[in-house]
Formats: sequence, structure tokens, C-alpha cells
Amino acid sequence: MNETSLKKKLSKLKLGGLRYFDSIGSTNDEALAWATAGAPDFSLVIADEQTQGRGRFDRKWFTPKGSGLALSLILRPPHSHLPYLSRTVGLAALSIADPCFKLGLTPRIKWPNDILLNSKKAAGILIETVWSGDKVDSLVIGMGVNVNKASVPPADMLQFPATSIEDELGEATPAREDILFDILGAFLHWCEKIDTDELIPTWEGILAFRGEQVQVAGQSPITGELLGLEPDGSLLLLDANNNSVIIRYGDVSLRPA
Ligand code: BT5
Repeated sequence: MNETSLKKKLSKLKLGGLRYFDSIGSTNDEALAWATAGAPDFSLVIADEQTQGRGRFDRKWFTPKGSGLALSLILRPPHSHLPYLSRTVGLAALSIADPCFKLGLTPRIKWPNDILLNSKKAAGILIETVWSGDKVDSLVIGMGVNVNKASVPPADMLQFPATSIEDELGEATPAREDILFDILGAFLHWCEKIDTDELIPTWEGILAFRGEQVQVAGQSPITGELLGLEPDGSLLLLDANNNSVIIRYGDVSLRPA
């Protein structure tokens, strides 16, 4: 992957701008700075390697050189989309899932921000907000996707098993630029649908652990059957007393037997 081949590949997409780095700390940091400085809507920061890739809650994200996708998109949501911004993580997850389906894989979304292939994590999403006073100025949507085998971290770095597209698909794995093109195309498609009735059922339809007993980590872990999603993208559980519980933050895992 290099800047020239990327620009050529992505020329048909309506990107606001593109910044490519052979190596960077974190594409989200670069995108946050660019967004603050006025980056146009749908600008892209992408790197071949990250040395300080971040997950949520200051966790680390592993992006060794030449093997995965590490990208951050800058969105400037129109006023009409502001009530729906909590759905953004779902539309980002669908944008990674769609190209996986196209390749014949069966992605599942582990709410809120992990994409699983064969029950193992193949991609993660980190969304950060740039505020202007108490108003949302822009969103930075960071995506890390394990494409080639070398992008999978060593097991001692992981709490949850990981995989890559190449691990699941073998030699048929497309070049990273081709997967990127499909992710961005799907992202544009779903962005336009953030305020429609289509997004939530599609997202819900590929949730991992649906109908199973799960646990949501937190100060006091919550357990229950995973029923689906609320209209704002929150997770809906049914607890042991048959009460509905709505979860807005957390990490979902299967409840230990
Ligand atoms: C995430 O956080 O899954 C969000 C990851 C977002 C990464 C992108 S890359 C482009 C942009 N720039 C950044 O700096 N970040 C974004 P979380 O749910 O907190 O998961 C983090 C955990 O995933 C770590 O603690 C590891 O256990 C595990 N992990 C790290 N690297 C991984 C990888 N390449 N594949 C699978 N699991 C990984």
C-alpha cells in the first residue's frame, strides 16, 4: 500500500481529503487534530503501520506494518443526523461486515464495536467526538481491520481470541486497497441511512450471541438473554426476573457456564 496506489484506487469515492502515512502513532490522533483544524466531511487518514494504535479505555490496538487496515474517517454530520449519532458505531460495524459477506464470510458484530469472524475478533472500532462548546463539531471513526495473518496480535496481548480475513479465507484474500474501497463504499451507503428504519434491523440481524445468555462487564456485571437493539443502538437484555435491561456502555461476552 502506498499513497499513489491508494489515491488511484479511491478516486471514484467522494472523499473530503486523504492523508496517508507509512507509519504513524494513531490515525485517530491525526484525524482528531485535522478535524479540529477544519477537515472537510468524509476525510480519511490511513496508515500502513501504527505505533500507538488505541482501542477503547486506553487499550492498545496492534497494527504492524504492511498487514492490516488502520484508518480514521472524519464525519461532519448534518443537523438532521444529530439525533441519530449513537447509531454511528453500528453503521461503522456494518461497513466492515458488508465486504466480509461479499467475500463469503459470516461476520458477526459483538456489541458494541467488535467484528467477529468465526467467533474471533477481526476488527474493532473506536469513535471519538470533537466538540464545539456543547455541540458536536465532528466525529472521528477509527477502524482497525486484520487483513493478513501478520496483523493478528500475539495471544498474550489478547483477552479475546483474534483472527484475520486471510486466516479465514486463505489465498482468496483480496489486497488491502480492495477491502478498503469496499469498506468506504459501504460506509457512504450506511451514512445516508443513519436516520432510516433500515439500519437497526440490519445491525441487529448480525449481532453475536443473540438469544444467548451474556454478561456485560462493568462495576456490577449485568447478565441476561441478549434480545436485540433499541432504536438508538443500545443493547437490550432480558434479566433473570424477566425485566428488560437497556445497556448503553460495556463489553459483552458470553456468560460463563
Ligand atoms: C477496539 O477497542 O477494538 C477499537 C480498535 C480501534 C483501532 C483503530 S485502528 C485506526 C484507529 N486509530 C487508532 O488508534 N485506533 C483506531 P477495544 O474494544 O477496547 O479492544 C482493544 C483490545 O483488542 C485490546 O486490549 C486487545 O486485547 C485487542 N486487540 C488489539 N489489537 C488487536 C488486533 N489487531 N486484532 C484483534 N484484537 C486486538
